[in-house]
Amino acid sequence: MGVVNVTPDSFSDGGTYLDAEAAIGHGEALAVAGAAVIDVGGESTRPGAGPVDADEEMRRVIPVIRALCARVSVPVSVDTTKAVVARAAIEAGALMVNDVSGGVADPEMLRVVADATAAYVAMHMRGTPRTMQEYADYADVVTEVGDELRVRVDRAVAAGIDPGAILADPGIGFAKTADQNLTVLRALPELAARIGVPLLVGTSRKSFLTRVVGDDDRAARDDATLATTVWCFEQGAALVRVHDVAGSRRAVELLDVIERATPEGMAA
Ligand code: PMM
Repeated sequence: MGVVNVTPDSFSDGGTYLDAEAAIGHGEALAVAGAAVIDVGGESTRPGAGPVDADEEMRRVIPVIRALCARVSVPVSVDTTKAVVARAAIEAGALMVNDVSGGVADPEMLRVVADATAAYVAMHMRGTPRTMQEYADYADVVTEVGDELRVRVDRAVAAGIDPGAILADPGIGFAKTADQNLTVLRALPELAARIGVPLLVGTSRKSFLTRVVGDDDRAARDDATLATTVWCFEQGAALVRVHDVAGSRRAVELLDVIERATPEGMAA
């Protein structure tokens, strides 16, 4: 899943694609680079970020989604917690709703997704982006994240969303410390088993990576992201949400070649 943030303040690419044409061009480039889904967001979820009103969010994302749906052959998803934005995005052609609140922020969200028979990403977070780091308090982060996500997925199914169209996301960096992010990544198979639907994981360029690799520039974050991408797929994740699609594609293709290698070398 390639990321297009149409925001002034996302932590990794905020401001770069606020202009609609730039955002559309970036989405097209991600599709060419091999993204399976293009995720378009208009509200920053960086820790401490304040809310954006629905009209402004739609003004940012709807023209980009409409144009991308006409120009790329892969599905487009909308990264939003608001039902009204999700509905408008679906009308503009989006096939998936990526909801970082997992249906908690807006009571209408699950019904809108169910009525449209769209796919749904239920992510784990506690509180809101403004408050979430106050809630990074777990006795057992894997069990609690798994159980809380399971409840969100069950609610989505109860609202009428096709269980086969739901992905669960542990929400790396959302109400979690750097150590808790690593613990969650270590336990992806256990989490998937607890929740019962395929996992999407988003580690791309997040600050916990810099604590491990030391350096804190774009290249260091992308290098570290690649390691997590390979790890996530090795541990059974269905999808990773990344900014550097070309790099991730290369890493995943190599991983696939290694896994299929025969005693003679590369499989045909
Ligand atoms: N992370 C961000 C935004 N949306 N959605 C999902 N499903 N999972 C994530 O981990 C996630 C997300 C924040 O990252 P960005 O500001 O770089 O897009």
